[in-house]
Amino acid sequence: MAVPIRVVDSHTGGEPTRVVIGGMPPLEGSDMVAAKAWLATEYDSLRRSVVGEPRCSDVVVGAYLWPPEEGSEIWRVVFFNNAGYLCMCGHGTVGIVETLRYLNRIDVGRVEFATPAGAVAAWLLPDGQVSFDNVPCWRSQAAVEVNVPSYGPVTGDIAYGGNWFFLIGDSPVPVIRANLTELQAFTVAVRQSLDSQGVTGDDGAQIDHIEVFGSSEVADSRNYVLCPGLEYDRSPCGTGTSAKVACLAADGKLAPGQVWRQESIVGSVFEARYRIADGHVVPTITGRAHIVGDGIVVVDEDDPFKWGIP
Ligand code: PYC
Repeated sequence: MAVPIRVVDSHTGGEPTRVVIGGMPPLEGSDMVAAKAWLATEYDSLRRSVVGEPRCSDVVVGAYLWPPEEGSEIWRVVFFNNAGYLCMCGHGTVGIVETLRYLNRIDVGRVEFATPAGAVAAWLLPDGQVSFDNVPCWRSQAAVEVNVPSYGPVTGDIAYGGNWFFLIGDSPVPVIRANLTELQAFTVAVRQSLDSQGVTGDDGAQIDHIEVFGSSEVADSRNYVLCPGLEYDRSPCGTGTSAKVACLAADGKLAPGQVWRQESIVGSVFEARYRIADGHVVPTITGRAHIVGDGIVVVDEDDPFKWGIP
């Protein structure tokens, strides 16, 4: 017997999102943090099947989407990828809003989400773009030096943008598309060095995203973002752009309301601005997603790789 899993695929600035809208279990857990833990414990095979090979690819971020409970208007979402689960995903939020528009579940205006990182409000804009107010973000530490084998000392900021980031302004590898292989090697080495040298986010949180910046001809900066599963973000990364904005705000280089344009390594751009609430930076990110597929993921009981390639 085959278990059908209904998905809608989109990309946001080149970065794919697979939204799962049917075929997953009813949501359990007292909040979205508990729901994420429950999925990891009870349903990790489903994650591997939906985004892993042979049905999908390491590049894709998945999103389980549950409709609002009766009496509520808040959609519930848990993001996941080839390596595990994400507390928040910016390009994925834009992809979900575009998916809901495609399914005729929303119109132009506001839509609310509960994520493991907290509440996120988004807006489908009349021109098809999507803006969202991210969770509160902050820079935790500035100018942290790590010793990276083959590269020497590397300095970066540690910031929270819905996920934990190490942000490197001065990259030994220029941030251009021709350098994708070298950028991956460098950022993987940085990530391993952070782990081995015990450099973490607040409360020992693992830093699982590495973000490197270079100059851009079309925006304020271009980035390369290494994601937890060692793939790079094709979009400018919503949580990574949020972490960047938190650093700029901490340095006094970006005022509330001022626009920051972040280009990705493939040339797509997010616009960001922020306000201050309760002492934290609350970024608003704007981007655009496009639907690329609508279908059923089939898990055939006889398939030896029904839960992905281990
Ligand atoms: O857009 O926040 C983001 C994101 C995280 C990982 C991939 N994309």
